[in-house]
Amino acid sequence: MGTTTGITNVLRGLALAALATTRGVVSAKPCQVPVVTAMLFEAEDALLTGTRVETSLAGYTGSGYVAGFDEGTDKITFSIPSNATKLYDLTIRYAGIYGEKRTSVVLNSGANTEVLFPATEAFTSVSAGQVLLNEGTNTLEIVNNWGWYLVDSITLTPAAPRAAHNINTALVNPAADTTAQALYRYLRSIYGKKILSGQQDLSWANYIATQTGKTPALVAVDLIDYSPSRVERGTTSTAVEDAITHHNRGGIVSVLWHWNAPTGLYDTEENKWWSGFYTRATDFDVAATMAAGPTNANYTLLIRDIDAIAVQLKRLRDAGVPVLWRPLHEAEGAWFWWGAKGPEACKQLYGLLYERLVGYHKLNNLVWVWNSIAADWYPGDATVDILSADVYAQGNGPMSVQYDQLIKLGVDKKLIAAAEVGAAPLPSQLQAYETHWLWFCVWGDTFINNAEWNSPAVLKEVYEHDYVLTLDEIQGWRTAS
Ligand SMILES: *[C@@H]1O[C@H](CO)[C@@H](O)[C@H](O)[C@H]1NC(C)=O
Ligand SMILES: *[C@@H]1O[C@H](CO)[C@@H](O)[C@H](O)[C@H]1NC(C)=O
Ligand SMILES: [Ca+2]
Repeated sequence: MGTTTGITNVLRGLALAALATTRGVVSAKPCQVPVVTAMLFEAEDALLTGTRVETSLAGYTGSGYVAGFDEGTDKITFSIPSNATKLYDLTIRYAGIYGEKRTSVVLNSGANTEVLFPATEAFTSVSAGQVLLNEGTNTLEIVNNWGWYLVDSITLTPAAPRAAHNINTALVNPAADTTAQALYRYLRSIYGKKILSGQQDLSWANYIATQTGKTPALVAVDLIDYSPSRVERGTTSTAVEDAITHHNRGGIVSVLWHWNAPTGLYDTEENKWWSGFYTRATDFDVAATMAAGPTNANYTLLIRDIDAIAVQLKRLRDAGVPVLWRPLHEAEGAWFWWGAKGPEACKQLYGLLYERLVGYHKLNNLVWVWNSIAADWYPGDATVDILSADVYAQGNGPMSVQYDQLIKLGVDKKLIAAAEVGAAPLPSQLQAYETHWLWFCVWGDTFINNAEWNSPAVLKEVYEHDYVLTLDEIQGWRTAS
């Protein structure tokens, strides 16, 4: 276990406000007393648990930086005073010299916010979303998570009120059918005002009804078992029937696809054929296939697979179901084969999907949902209607860091959804942070039914809250103007 230094930074933070002119964190209005606009806290002055102060990498501020994040409980604890309940933007100055990592930010022992630290050679600042400080002393912890990064300091700046959104009025597909248009019109009408409750899988949606008395507004289904490389090994699915069932009771449907690689499945003891959507379970090379083009046998298999999925999407269309369609999810994580070879191949595959489903199959009931945050993975405004992120962090927090990143990515012209979460966000937090996720969708087994992620009390609070729309409250959305 590591060392603990007991210097708290309460005084440090206040003193900084006084010294701040030399650090550039005070804005002086002419003929006025300087207004404190930011509070900076050096990591090396905070309470350290399992971590230590170092000075060997140049470029830090203060008297050093904190290193030694290598165990789950390793952390830095800042004590932060506040005169009022107030929302602040948080930035963390860090160095990612061991590559891309993730840290966790925990405010007042509450929700766990996951923050991505891109790889860097020097100290640099990254936005870590917002924190709602209480009046009095607050604790803000930076906890290991992946570990292996260096932390120099944090800065808290009073958050500006959220600017008005400027959401595109039309879907990207000019031939979008009336069902997709009605869905999009309805989604725009509630954005920023309410959040749609959502659940992965119809059976888990019905489980929520037994737990809370309310049914989710949105149900997501997975086309995984319609992937040809699974069907040929005997899989069957009721995902389409389940989606139609939810549609017929007035609900909204989202569809994702854990696309089992068309070929190249290892099918070993460790990596069975049914894991074939994971990078680790296949040597299918999406970059080589896209580069080889339409005459390549593997490219032909991609088309075969897309056409098989088109059959299912047409069944939804024929039943009058507009679909929030979220293919190639979590690509930037690289754990799925479609993201394994970097952004360019993935974007080409997304373009192929769009062209084949919209251009060739004339599937006009789709609303296109993109699911990565990083700008270099973004396929572009012309083929994306809604931006989304998958966030797995405990504590039922508002996920403001990811929301803000998506606002930037879409220049606030695209609706933004929490397409998969481990923990349903607390509506009071969503409102306080003004994180206007359009929907949240909790993953099924071991998340929705796991008190560490979603306690029965939290689920009840979420599903009974006025800010959260449930199935009974969205009836008639298809004809809403
Ligand atoms: C808190 O209030 C005190 C006393 O009014 C003031 O001196 C100080 O600048 C305030 N601090 C912040 C961070 O607003
Ligand atoms: C198709 O992909 C498989 C699996 O990665 C690979 O073994 C094979 O060489 C590829 N075929 C072509 C024609 O590129
Ligand atoms: Ca420092």
